[in-house]
Amino acid sequence: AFFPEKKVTVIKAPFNGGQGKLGVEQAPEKLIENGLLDDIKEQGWRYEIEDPLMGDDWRAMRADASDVYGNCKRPHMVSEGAKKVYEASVRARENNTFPLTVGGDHAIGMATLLAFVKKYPDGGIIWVDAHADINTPTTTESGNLHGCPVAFAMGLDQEHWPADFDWIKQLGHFINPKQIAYIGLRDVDKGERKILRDLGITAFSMYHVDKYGINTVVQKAIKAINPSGKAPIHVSYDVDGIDPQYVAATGTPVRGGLSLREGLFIMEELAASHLLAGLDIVEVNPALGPTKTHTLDTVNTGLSISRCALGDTIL
Ligand code: 5AB
Ligand code: MN
Ligand code: MN
Ligand code: MN
Repeated sequence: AFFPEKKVTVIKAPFNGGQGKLGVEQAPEKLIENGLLDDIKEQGWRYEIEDPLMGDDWRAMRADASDVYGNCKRPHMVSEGAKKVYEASVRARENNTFPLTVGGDHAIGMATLLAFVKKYPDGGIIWVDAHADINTPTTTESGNLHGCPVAFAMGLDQEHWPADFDWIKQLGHFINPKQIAYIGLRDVDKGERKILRDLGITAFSMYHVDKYGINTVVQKAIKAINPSGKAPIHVSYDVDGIDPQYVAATGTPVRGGLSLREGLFIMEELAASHLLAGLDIVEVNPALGPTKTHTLDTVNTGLSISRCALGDTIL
């Protein structure tokens, strides 16, 4: 086991700069209000809380209309947010606690991935998402940087990065295309498809989930990113990987997603493998549920993902 002390660092990341919609920053508090910390305790883990974005004026940063670079929206804000989450995540890794990072939008995924590979250069990453989030500053059509975190963590298209992201270049490490696998894809942009193909990145779309079943897909994903069978695995879980019928309160829903059970099975299987070594839960947006029930369903899905990750077993 990677965490003999069974201690979680809950990293609150109420960040919304990677996309256009307000509300996603409320998710960490909503998840906590609905029992995130109690669940952790009940499952026999201790926890500490990190709040690395506290004290900065994100509202003002978001309102700064000059924060654009080419097509990229709010590069300065995203860089600042990611840097703080990266530092908190590195601290958690240094203390050998399990980093559970609660977004916020998925732009912060660049931070958690970079902190993970700093500690475990040969670790594996599973990215659960409807989207590949591997647009570069050149390929992004929306300009929303929550669609780009994997490209930043991989160091793709560095010549065209806004200078704000120089700190990432200076870290001296990136993730390697061989160490990541996707599950749940169903909305991938043209430029992203080319990157996935050119770099030979392992990706299981919903087509593959239907064709092989979720169990086989998870086994194949683990094998691809962790040939030794011993490397730790970090999961970056965008709740929009799960179908909008269970997760309506999210910014970029796409129909035809994972069932709730398929989505939870991924985490159950990784927990059972004892390889799971970190988790992000992102893109819950409590402001976007068409009804309160939808919002609560979405929040509860986030809580279930966390419980399954920490080893909840029915029997
Ligand atoms: B999310 C899109 N590919 O780049 C883009 O929710 C969507 O973190 C990105 O997966 C979705 O804007 C980002 C069209
Ligand atoms: Mn700047
Ligand atoms: Mn997504
Ligand atoms: Mn995402």
